[in-house]
Amino acid sequence: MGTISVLLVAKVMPYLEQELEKRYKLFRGIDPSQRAAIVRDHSASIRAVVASSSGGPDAALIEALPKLEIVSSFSVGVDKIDLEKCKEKGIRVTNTPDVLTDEVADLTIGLILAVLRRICECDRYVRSGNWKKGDYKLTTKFSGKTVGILGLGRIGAAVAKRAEGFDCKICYYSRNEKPDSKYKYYPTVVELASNCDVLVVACPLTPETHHIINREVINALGPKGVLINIGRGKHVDEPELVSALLEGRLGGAGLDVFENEPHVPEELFGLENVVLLPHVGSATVETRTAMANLALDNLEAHFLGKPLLTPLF
Ligand code: 8YV
Repeated sequence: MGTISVLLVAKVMPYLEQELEKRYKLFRGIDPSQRAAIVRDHSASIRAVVASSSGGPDAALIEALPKLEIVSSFSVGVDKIDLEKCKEKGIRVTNTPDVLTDEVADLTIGLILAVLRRICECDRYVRSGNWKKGDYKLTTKFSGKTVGILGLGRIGAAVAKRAEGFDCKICYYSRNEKPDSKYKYYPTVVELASNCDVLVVACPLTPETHHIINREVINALGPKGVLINIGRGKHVDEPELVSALLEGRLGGAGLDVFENEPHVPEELFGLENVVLLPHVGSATVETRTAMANLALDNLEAHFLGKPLLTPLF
């Protein structure tokens, strides 16, 4: 395998990079100018691209790599990969589902509790010494609230299961009603937002779900509602979210993802009803290692002519 050329186009954990280096002829093309030079000199030999949620091959890169056979993504979301172009060219695509489901769902519950119970604000209150000056204000109960899930896939279902443990009522929106689900279905996102206290965005990013959280949905969620986004920043019309939070039209938000990462709208920095995380839904040693191993195993299976472990196609 040491002679197979692999192009890395996104930042990944050091363990994955080291393993790729050990097993393949690895080209690091994370920076666009580095990548252009690699493509210029080695396009005829690169047979695999490793992607992640922070970067994947676009149509131009796929066109520029005539020997490309497989894209292995170190992520469950594949929105950075031009899937249509891969299909057209017969290039296989794999991702890392399942191994990160629990982790992302756990963090989602953490974000909900952090926003409702103001955990980060409480921590700042203690550290600043303000506790000695007076009592802390009361917060909002989570148990028993209604949780709306946007996208009842693997992660959405795992969030729902956890929220049931808090005696929450669960409802959801997805493209189609799930006949086997016991949860209440709403046929539009606005209806879902009007009927829940906490709205969790857990669907894949596609052209149809881009800005699915718009002004109408935010207004439907309302001044007591909380938005939790553990999907992708581009699910949310961010300027609309910021103005709703500044104007008090939305009760709060817990955000792990942003439209233009790592840039976060600075207007949010002063808001105590908002919890901001740096895209860490899957970021534990255990889960990122499992994701890395799955990305590696998919590559190995492909080059050994074995069935892919988690193919998209
Ligand atoms: C990233 C994610 O993979 O899986 C996804 O789609 O967004 C994350 O788990 C992780 O941040 C590595 O880039």
